[in-house]
Amino acid sequence: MNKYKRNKISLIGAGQIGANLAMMAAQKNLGDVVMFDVVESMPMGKALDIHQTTPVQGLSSTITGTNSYADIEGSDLIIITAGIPRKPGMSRDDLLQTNAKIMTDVAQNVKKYAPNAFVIVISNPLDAMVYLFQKVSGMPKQKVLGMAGVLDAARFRTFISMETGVSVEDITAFVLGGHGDTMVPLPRYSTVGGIPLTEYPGLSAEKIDAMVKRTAGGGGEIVALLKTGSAFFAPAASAIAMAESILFDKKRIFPCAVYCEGEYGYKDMHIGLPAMLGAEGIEKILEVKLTAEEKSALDNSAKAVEGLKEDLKRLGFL
Ligand code: A3D
Repeated sequence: MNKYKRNKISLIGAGQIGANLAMMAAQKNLGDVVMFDVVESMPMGKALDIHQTTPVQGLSSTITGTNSYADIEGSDLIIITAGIPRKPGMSRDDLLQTNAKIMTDVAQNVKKYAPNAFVIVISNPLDAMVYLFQKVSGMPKQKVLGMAGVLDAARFRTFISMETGVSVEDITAFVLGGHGDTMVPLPRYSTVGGIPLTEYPGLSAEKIDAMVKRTAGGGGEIVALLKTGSAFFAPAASAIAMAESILFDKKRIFPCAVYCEGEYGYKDMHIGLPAMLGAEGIEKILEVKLTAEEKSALDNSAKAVEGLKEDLKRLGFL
């Protein structure tokens, strides 16, 4: 096989995030992009529009749209955003049931047409959806991961930059746990110019606490402002950073929803932990020391994720 062959990246779901993923994947030269959606002809329209930006942007990727799973055949990497958002009057169970049905169908088709692909799941509820995808597809655990922590950390970094005036480039942030309001942003392991946030001159514990809370509610803040739909630019950029680390074997450390086999005391579940992403997918999961308070916050988050898993069992998906 020609090792210089372009990667094939398939996007399952061509909605708000899907369209941005296609544009960013092309801009980052990740490879050729296939956009799949169940809505008739819509992915073809978006793909053609994005493809027509490539001559102007000086890019060589092709972008194609499809309503047929056969077109994802042989993909190197798949990013899944298929799902529906919660609608007014819809219960949590209704939403879980609908998205779990969609994810089961997606997993069966990805397994059929692209069993060797790396898979990044974005659909919500994230930790439950990535777990379900892995169980239904049976694809290797180190090649199936969920995007949430990169976005949550990006939000935390943005708020720290807004507060300190320091460029986001010199800010790192560490976020653990499930995606949702139980997530655990860790100021002790977040830095500004290499200085732990908790030691940064002039930054009070109250200000740090406010940024931690704003990070945990970061998705809701954007939903409230947009009034329809949820965030899509930063979620797309976050998944693209993960894809880049895998496809270019960058070995970057990102918080990702990974399958646990005893890490931090958790078993048989996906939860956000720091992981090294490279050519093998999840190459390492880092276990860092946590204070009793931090561990108890992470346990609380794990309990919420475990609850979703139980719901999937109760509804007959597992
Ligand atoms: P949206 O613009 O609604 O796109 C979802 C797409 O999925 C639509 O085009 C649907 O037609 C499509 N779809 C529905 N059913 C299927 C199916 N069976 N097969 C293939 N495609 C299907 O949503 P979006 O792009 O804004 O968000 C996508 C998902 O990401 C949602 O579940 C969001 O809740 C989630 N999300 C997660 C994060 C995280 O950080 C984890 C952040 C933001 C959004």
